Amino acid sequence: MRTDNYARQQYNRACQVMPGGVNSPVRAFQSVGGIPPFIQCAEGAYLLDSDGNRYIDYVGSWGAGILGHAAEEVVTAITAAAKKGVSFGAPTEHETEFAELLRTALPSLQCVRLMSSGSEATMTAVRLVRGYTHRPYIIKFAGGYHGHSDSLLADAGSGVAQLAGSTSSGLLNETQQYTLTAKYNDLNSVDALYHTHGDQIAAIIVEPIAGNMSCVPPLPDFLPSLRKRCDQHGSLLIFDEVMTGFRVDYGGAQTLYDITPDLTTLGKAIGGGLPLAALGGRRDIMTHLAPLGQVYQAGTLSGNPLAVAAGIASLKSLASDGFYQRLTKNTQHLVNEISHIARTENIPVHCQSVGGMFGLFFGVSEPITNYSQACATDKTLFTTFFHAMLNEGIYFAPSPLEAGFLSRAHSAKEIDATLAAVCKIFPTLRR
Ligand code: HOZ
Repeated sequence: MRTDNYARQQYNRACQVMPGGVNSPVRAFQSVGGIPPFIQCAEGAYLLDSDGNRYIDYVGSWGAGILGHAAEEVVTAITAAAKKGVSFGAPTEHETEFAELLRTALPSLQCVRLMSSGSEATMTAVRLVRGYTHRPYIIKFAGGYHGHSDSLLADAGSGVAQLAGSTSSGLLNETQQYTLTAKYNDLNSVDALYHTHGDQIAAIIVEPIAGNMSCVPPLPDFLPSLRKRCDQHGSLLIFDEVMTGFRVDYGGAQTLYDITPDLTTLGKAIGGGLPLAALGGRRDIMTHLAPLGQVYQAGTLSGNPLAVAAGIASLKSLASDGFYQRLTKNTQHLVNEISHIARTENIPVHCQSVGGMFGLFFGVSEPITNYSQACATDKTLFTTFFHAMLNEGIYFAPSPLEAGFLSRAHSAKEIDATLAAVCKIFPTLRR
């Protein structure tokens, strides 16, 4: 049974100096209630909190921790880099090496700009496509979350869904009016936007596997059709692979589904847990970025030596033979068994996974293909499940709209322990 006496004290103290006691909203447990664990340390697949509770972690720093916590090669690389200086604000050879590794993994990245967060990468992608095409409109999908820049917060999933009216305040109509929203997995909704806005659409930005409305894979025709629409209308296709890059395949979702986007954003797993993100794609578009072009983007910590060292070490390990086959197999095994237990216990749960990411949808038995379906799932049942599992030492994402993640460190032992907890908890969920 989880104890949270010390976490309560820490949470109250944190709330005095930080909004909601956290530095990123979903961590505050608003969607499930209760006090978040305050993490002391983490190793492999496990988190240890300040009350001494140990958890098998399926959040994995929201996907960044694909090698497991405190992965030896990453810690060694960061330590060695730190001894040589932690930030220069000037070019290093390692940045080039890292960009080359990215290009080898994702050949569509002919040219790459490194940054510190996925939000920066997507924000820059939007500015770049507008600068390149001289068109104002962007199409995104309801429930798609592309970081927190103004024009991309429209109809966003993840923590935005917790806000009153599911929208952020502080956004000017002027920044919103050029963001058009379509329905994920629904080509007709995209066509309708092209019908009304025609040749004014600069780009479609899409999570090729939606990961901020839990985990929603694309229907077979969806991504190829987006590629086609962009080509027909002279728009650019941006794959936001901040979550899926190096998560579902070494080459991301674009390799898995064999689609070549014009631009790609990366983050999370590429930095092995350090703040590292990238925007890359066609050279003729990327050269519109300053200093070559007129589209401005900059960052003091961009290409930071510690982050790049962690990134290089991570990508080398992720390239090892069979990594994604094992990760995918383990993830499939976890969700297949959860589905099996759910059927046996007569609990309505539908599970979806791609590569090392997954989603559990409570109160439904059919596949979830879009945001409105994801929002209509049984949040109360999820919340009961979430807290019961936390008490059993299993840490799933504290929201029904967040995806779950496995890492290299999740072995049969951790998966079996998780399934044993599910076997114990599901019968208690019957109403
Ligand atoms: N953007 C993450 C959810 N999809 C949350 C990041 C965090 O809280 O660290």
